[in-house]
Amino acid sequence: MIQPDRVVRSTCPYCGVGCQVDLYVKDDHIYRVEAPFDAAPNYGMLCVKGRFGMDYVTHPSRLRKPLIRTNTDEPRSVPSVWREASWEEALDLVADKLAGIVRQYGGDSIATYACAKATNEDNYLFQKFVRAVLGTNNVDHCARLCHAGSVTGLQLAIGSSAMSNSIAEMEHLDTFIVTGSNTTETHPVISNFLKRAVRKNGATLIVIDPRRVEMTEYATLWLRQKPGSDVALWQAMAHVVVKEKLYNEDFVNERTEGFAEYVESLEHATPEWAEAITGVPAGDIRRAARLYAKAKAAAIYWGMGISQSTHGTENTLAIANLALMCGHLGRPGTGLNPLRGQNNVQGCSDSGGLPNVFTAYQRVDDEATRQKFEQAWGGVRLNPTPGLTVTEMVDGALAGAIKAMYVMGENPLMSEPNLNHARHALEELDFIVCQDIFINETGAIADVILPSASFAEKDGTFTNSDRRVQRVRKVIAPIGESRPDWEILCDLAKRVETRLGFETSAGWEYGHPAEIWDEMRRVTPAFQGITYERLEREGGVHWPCPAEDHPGTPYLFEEGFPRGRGKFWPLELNRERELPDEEYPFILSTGRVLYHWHGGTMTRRSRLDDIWPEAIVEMHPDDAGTLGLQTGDWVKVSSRRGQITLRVLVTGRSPAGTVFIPFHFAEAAANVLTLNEVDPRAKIPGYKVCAVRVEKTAPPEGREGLDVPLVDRGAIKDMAEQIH
Ligand SMILES: Nc1nc2c(c(=O)[nH]1)N[C@H]1C(S)=C(S)[C@@H](COP(=O)(O)OP(=O)(O)OC[C@H]3O[C@@H](n4cnc5c(=O)[nH]c(N)nc54)[C@H](O)[C@@H]3O)O[C@H]1N2
Ligand SMILES: Nc1nc2c(c(=O)[nH]1)N[C@H]1C(S)=C(S)[C@@H](COP(=O)(O)OP(=O)(O)OC[C@H]3O[C@@H](n4cnc5c(=O)[nH]c(N)nc54)[C@H](O)[C@@H]3O)O[C@H]1N2
Ligand code: SF4
Ligand SMILES: [Mo]
Repeated sequence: MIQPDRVVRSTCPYCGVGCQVDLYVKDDHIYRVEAPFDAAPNYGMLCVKGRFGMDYVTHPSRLRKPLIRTNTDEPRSVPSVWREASWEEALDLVADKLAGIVRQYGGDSIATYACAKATNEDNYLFQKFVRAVLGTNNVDHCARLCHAGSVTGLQLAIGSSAMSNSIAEMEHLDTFIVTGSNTTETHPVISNFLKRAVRKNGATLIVIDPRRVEMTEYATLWLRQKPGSDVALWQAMAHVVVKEKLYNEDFVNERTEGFAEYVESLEHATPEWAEAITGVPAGDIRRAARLYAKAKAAAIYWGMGISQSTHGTENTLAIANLALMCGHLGRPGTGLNPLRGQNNVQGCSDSGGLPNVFTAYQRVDDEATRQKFEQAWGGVRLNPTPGLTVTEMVDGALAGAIKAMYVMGENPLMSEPNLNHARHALEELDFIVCQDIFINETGAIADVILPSASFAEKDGTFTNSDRRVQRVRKVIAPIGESRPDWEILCDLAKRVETRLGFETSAGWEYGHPAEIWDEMRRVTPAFQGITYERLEREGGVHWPCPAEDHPGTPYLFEEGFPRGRGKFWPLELNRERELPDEEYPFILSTGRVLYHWHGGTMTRRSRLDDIWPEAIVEMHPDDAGTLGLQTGDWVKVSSRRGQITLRVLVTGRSPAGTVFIPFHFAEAAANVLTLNEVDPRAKIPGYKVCAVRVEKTAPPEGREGLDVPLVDRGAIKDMAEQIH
């Protein structure tokens, strides 16, 4: 038995469940990961990524020193050739360039990405640097590509966008709907609580998803709608509830507005009308509406299938309308729950990593709020104009309005839609800085790379999907000369301030992330009661938590909604921007598999890659039959934007007419194919529907004859059982 040098409690760096982990360390190496049985939210459970995926931390390709591009005379489309540099030299160079661009073109010509994998403290300082020193609100992050549709819809309906329930409530659910969420693979530990509710509580589960995800096996009722047709389905459910008088009259009268107009707008939305649009039998729609409306308590959980659409806002409003009508909000086991994806995407937004708000959604265009932050940050003048979103930054680069990008821990050249377009845009930039733990596809064309310390090498906090603030603790020394993001930002901010001749320093001296958190607390009423000392004692606290003797808030909206009354929104039916035709006859849906993470930067440098080492395109047996394809055959998949080559996995998980490609694999990047059309309000791209063609092709060079059989690892039942 290895004797650990130490065992340190921390928070898993992958998904928004926020599992607590005990990291066993020997010689600065994490050799074992356990889950404490007595700690929320996971109580002893972990998925395969938490258990076996931490080895990326000490992967040999971790960045050890700052890097500077030497081939600056070549076009950016030529990958960078690097030389190592000292921190002094690299930070001076970045400061010179950024200050120069601010002076010449103004701060609004710089676009920045905050990081949903880094801590709250890192992100608070990042947006402070961008706003107080660079003088722009151009800060956004991957939440835009993620729950922007949900956030925009929920803000309109109730004025708050966080998950209303806690994870702890899940196993006691009575009735719940899961839609557009492949929960087993993307929030595995949450999926276990949900399955427990079914198995142990006899809860009623309705799954609404075009793909036969594993949760369907636990469902009382599974509605398999055509991709992109959700609004019609929810409208028809609301129609049934109205016609059968199943709505909660007291709730509607006391806590909502706009019901009468909404009811009027539903007149045409019969289940038969919806059946024609969605392909779901009218009888099933009626049954689902009754099960949900008649339940004592019912909650709705959703993921990217709802949000990542050019009408993601409408999808969310359609869901909110039904919940408001049935009064399934504000009590335990009821609520609206967008499952947050990244380990700290909730926290990155809460910390002000968004173009229109400071911490906890305090608006930048509100005079009094701005004055408060101006004072807290040493008397700087803050820009009152909301900044650009991630998708607008890419277009701004192409148009020449954006001159430089500062990317802290994101990978737009894997995660943005229509990658050829995104790459083309980024190649136009004068200056790119990436601050990351690895060189990812975006870093490969950067001018400077600043090596960050990973979650295991720094202290701080992450905020998980149910708004629980939890500690991240330093377990090993930073790899090489890498440094925690917050430290890098302090040193850089001071340098840029000096170059811009600032008289008042906004204050960039912190001894420990706890001091950053305390500053953030002082300017954010919702976090005031959460201290490091308290987190040490209690393990985690749910915000809002306005005072140190306040217990925190596991479920929201008991008293009222942040916007006052919940509002019903009549909806139009919007069709997808690109539907299959003769030339491109399949719908492409993109998403995730259990073993990999987004652009693969972390998981492809982990032994998780041994389990799922290559890109695949899932295809229904009927479609494969028509095209004469079998599992393992090589195909070319093309859209109007580009093409990729990968192998086919024939499975009934995808519906006929739709193929599914996970977007984790750089050698066959799904986003080469996707469409960069966005929801007009939320600015989120529709990653779940575009049109593609599939053709049999020869293996790419080097792959002939080398192929291992393709196993259907999508049959993940074994794994699911294993996490108990
Ligand atoms: N293993 C792993 N886990 C992850 C991640 C990862 O990369 N890997 N990423 C994390 C992040 S950031 C996020 S945001 C979450 C995402 O978590 P999910 O939202 O669960 O992930 P997706 O794979 O995008 O799955 C979306 C689901 O939407 C369904 N869908 C497709 N089209 C439609 C439609 O038109 N309507 C509806 N209602 N559903 C549709 C798909 O069939 C699929 O079941 O996962 C998090 N967890
Ligand atoms: N086709 C398609 N595209 C999608 C989606 C989809 O469903 N389909 N989903 C979208 C969604 S929901 C999301 S959230 C985005 C995700 O998109 P991104 O956020 O761009 O993707 P990640 O690969 O998670 O990038 C995280 C980066 O952070 C680095 N990193 C890890 N830890 C740290 C740290 O402590 N500090 C710093 N500085 N860096 C760190 C990693 O090495 C990695 O390079 O992708 C979107 N793109
Ligand atoms: S469920 Fe999420 S937080 Fe928990 S171990 Fe898996 S990836 Fe980590
Ligand atoms: Mo996400």
